[in-house]
Amino acid sequence: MNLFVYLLTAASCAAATKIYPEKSSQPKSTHSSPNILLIITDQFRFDAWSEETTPNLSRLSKQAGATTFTSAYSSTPTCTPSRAGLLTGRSPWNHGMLGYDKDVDCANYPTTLPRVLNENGYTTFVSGKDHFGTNSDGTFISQGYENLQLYDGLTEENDHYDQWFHSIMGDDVDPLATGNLTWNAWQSSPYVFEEYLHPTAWTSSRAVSYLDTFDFTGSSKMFLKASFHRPHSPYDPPKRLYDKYTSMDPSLPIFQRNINPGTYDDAYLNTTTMGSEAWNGDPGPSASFLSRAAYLASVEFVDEGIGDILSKVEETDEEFMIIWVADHGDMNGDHNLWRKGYPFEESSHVPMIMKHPTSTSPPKSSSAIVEIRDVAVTIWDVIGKLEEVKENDELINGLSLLPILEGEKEKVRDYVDLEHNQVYSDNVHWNAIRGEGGIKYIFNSFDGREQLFNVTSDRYEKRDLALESEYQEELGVWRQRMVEQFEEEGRGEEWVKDGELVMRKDNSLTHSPNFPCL
Ligand SMILES: *[C@@H]1O[C@H](CO)[C@@H](O)[C@H](O)[C@H]1NC(C)=O
Ligand SMILES: *[C@@H]1O[C@H](CO)[C@@H](O)[C@H](O)[C@H]1NC(C)=O
Ligand SMILES: *[C@@H]1O[C@H](CO)[C@@H](O)[C@H](O)[C@H]1NC(C)=O
Ligand SMILES: CC(=O)N[C@H]1CO[C@H](CO)[C@@H](O)[C@@H]1O
Repeated sequence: MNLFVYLLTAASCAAATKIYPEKSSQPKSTHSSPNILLIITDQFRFDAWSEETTPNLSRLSKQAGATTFTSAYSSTPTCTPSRAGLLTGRSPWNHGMLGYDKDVDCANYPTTLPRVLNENGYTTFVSGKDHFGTNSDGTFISQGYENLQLYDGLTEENDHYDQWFHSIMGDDVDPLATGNLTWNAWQSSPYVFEEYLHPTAWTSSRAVSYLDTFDFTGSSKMFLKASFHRPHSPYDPPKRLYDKYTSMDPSLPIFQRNINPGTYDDAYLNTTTMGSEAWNGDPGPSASFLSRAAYLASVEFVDEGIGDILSKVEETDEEFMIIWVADHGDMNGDHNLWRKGYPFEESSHVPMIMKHPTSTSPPKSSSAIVEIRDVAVTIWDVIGKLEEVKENDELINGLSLLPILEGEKEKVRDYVDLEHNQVYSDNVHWNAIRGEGGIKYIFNSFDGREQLFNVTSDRYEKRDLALESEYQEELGVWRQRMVEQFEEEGRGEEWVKDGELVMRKDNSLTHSPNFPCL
């Protein structure tokens, strides 16, 4: 049994806050295009989905026309930069968010996924998480989504979920009462309210209502983003699922942390008592077990919501393109690390499924190296607008995966760039490349330490090939590739000097010059 076979956006339109769509007043094109369902799950590890934990997502992967991408990555694996890539179809250097920022609140991206769809005959709706922040008047930045039902998981926002929760429970009841859990806690607790009040249930029920009330006979097509905040912390699944997982045998493989004493994992050991938002350390076997069990229970609860949405989509009998992706993963204690933002597989490798709208080909899997920037670009290609979009925005560098879905190509690139500026600690920031042959090269930019893994033969990165003499040549090849990438991007001497990668001690390079809101 391998259960641990385990996203963001920008410009400032005043938020449209109607619950269900009125027909957009924009002229709609006559181009024939499918309805589109984009499912996003937050902090969902690449190996957390399986027959056992996510039966409904598994079912999606087995539908005709479905492609499961087994080498899908989140280049900048925290919530906001990865959502910037999803919104713009650009790489980190091109969208400019090189690490975490409070929101994707930049209003100046010329092209966003929902805006292009709006302009081409789609009515756009989001249920759940945007993480685009608010305008100065407190309305939500919509980035082109016409209809918003938001649950962003941010304490300071009084979002649509919060308003709904308080309208039922009263103003004095705290939606976060469960277990005193904070937004990045590794601890867990069963949800204290009735299940239908949970943000996961709310997110799927809003999406289902939208599918129920949408006029598919009208002139506009649907773009529905169902964006689950969970399994991101708080790990607060309903009691029935919490009990299901916490009553399993803790020695099952799914609950084992990937820790390899004597390796780089030791550097993340932290003997301080772990605070609720700790990013590194070992809380001991029983606390680790409870954390992982509740995480998987949250995963299964999200899958139930996705099942409801997928059944409703099937009921409509309309043509749908369906995409599932996560914005990043969750370390769950592996390598003595928690949360995300690291180059390692648990954090940067994400699940991705795309179901072609009309293909009747048998389901397949693809090991092509793909990234979150490719999602918007693929959608633009599907609606026949990619050329036009790229003419208007030369910084779009995601690649269309449509040729893979249609069986015309096996791959779209040889390697992809990954990076994150400082997270949690001054010395945690890095650039990486995930290339063919399963290779991942990591440059830890605080101290220049390099790592090299083969994630095909060593999926959990236990063996650092950079330490082995026979891999020095291979290491040099990938180091040189990163040098060339930085030179091509014109990063300048803070990144590469005299053909050598440059170490960086401070946290000044948070955005590239391409970020349009500097
Ligand atoms: C909840 O957490 C806060 C801050 O960590 C702490 O001060 C408080 O005592 C906790 N309350 C309970 C009921 O555990
Ligand atoms: C160790 O953990 C503590 C508590 O979580 C944290 O404040 C501290 O920064 C960590 N230290 C190191 C060296 O990672
Ligand atoms: C990585 O491992 C796979 C599977 O063993 C192997 O086919 C591939 O050649 C390896 N890559 C490199 C660069 O050695
Ligand atoms: C709506 C729906 O079909 N949900 C299904 C998700 O998967 C579980 C397990 O197979 C089913 O019991 C649910 O009915």
